[in-house]
Amino acid sequence: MGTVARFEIGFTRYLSAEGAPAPDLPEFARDPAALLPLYRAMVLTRQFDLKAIAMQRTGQIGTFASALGQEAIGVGVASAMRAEDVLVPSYRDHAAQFVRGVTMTESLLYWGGDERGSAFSAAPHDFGNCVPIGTQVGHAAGVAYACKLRGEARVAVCILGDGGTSTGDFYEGMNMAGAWQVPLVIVVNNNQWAISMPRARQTAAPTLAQKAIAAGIPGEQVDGNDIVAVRHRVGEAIERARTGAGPALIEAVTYRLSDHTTADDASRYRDEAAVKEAWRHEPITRLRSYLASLDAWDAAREEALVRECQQAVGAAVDAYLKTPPPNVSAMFDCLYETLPAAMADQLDTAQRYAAGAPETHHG
Ligand SMILES: Cc1ncc(C[n+]2csc(CCOP(=O)(O)OP(=O)(O)O)c2C)c(N)n1
Ligand SMILES: [Mg+2]
Repeated sequence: MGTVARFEIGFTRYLSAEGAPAPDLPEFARDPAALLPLYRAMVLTRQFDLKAIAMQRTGQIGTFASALGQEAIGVGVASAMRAEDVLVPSYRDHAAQFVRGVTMTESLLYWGGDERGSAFSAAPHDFGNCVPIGTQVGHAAGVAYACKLRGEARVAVCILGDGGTSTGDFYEGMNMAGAWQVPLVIVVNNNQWAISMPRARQTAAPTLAQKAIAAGIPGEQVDGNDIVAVRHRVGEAIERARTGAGPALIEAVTYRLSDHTTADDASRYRDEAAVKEAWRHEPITRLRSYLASLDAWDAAREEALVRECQQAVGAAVDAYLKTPPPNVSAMFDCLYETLPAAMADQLDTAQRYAAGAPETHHG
């Protein structure tokens, strides 16, 4: 038998788990001034996560999906985008959203069940959080197609999970993107779990990146806990897409250090030893060690940054708690031009109950 095609899946890591740089480090990663904003964005996300979980536990938001341990993916991806690009995220992508300018108050409103949390003031063309797994890939391919059709130098960037790559929507969206050669970058956040389903039981494929090959799209892996690798490789893919070179897929390999959401208890299905081992690779300590080796970081600066981030989170929480409740009709507003009778009934019921509802919905 001859060979008609051959494929390889590359893997990129620039910072080791101990924060030691590889000799071929990209230029920006030699400059602390370029890295410090990325470090701050990761620390801010981690502080936000801690607070959001506490708020869910005290009944002040409905549910929450933590990004603990996965901060380098969101921050790395969003920092590689231009403002006019379009982020098409899942529900675990607040790290990326904050870099895009989505406010922490908006994120809390979203998790508090308030539609206004998805009307991003600073990133109005970005999509809201996609909860149905994998469906955002088709949306993103459509956005990218529109950019191409209009001749705009914009790129759609879609983020989904490892579990998302087991869905038909993922394959369909990716196939469209390949067939149309649109400016789309698909980032797979491989955090090893789809709720309680481990990566090994989701597919027999040795990498998720290779799924792109079937769609005629280049696929590669990066160490998703290395912000330099994520930022650099995603940035290259985005700029290739912007100049008409077509779509790409990047699998960022990481680990979900948290429960799936606040509605989950991961200790029921996973081994503590694996989680403990994964903590040795997490992204924030890694970048901090590297910054310290450049004499760009120390304990005093760490303490000041954490305090500053906690204050910013606190201010966002205050603004959230002070937001007056939305109109009761809000949850029906963007569904249909004319509500079907069954929903009109529900709206009517909601409005009658709201008349006797307490003053604030968050309290
Ligand atoms: C179409 C669809 N099927 C099932 C679910 C239920 N569900 C919610 S999260 C999840 C797992 C997703 O795992 P992954 O894609 O790896 O993302 P992660 O939560 O790990 O970031 C599932 C199956 C859903 N939201 N949508
Ligand atoms: Mg996952």
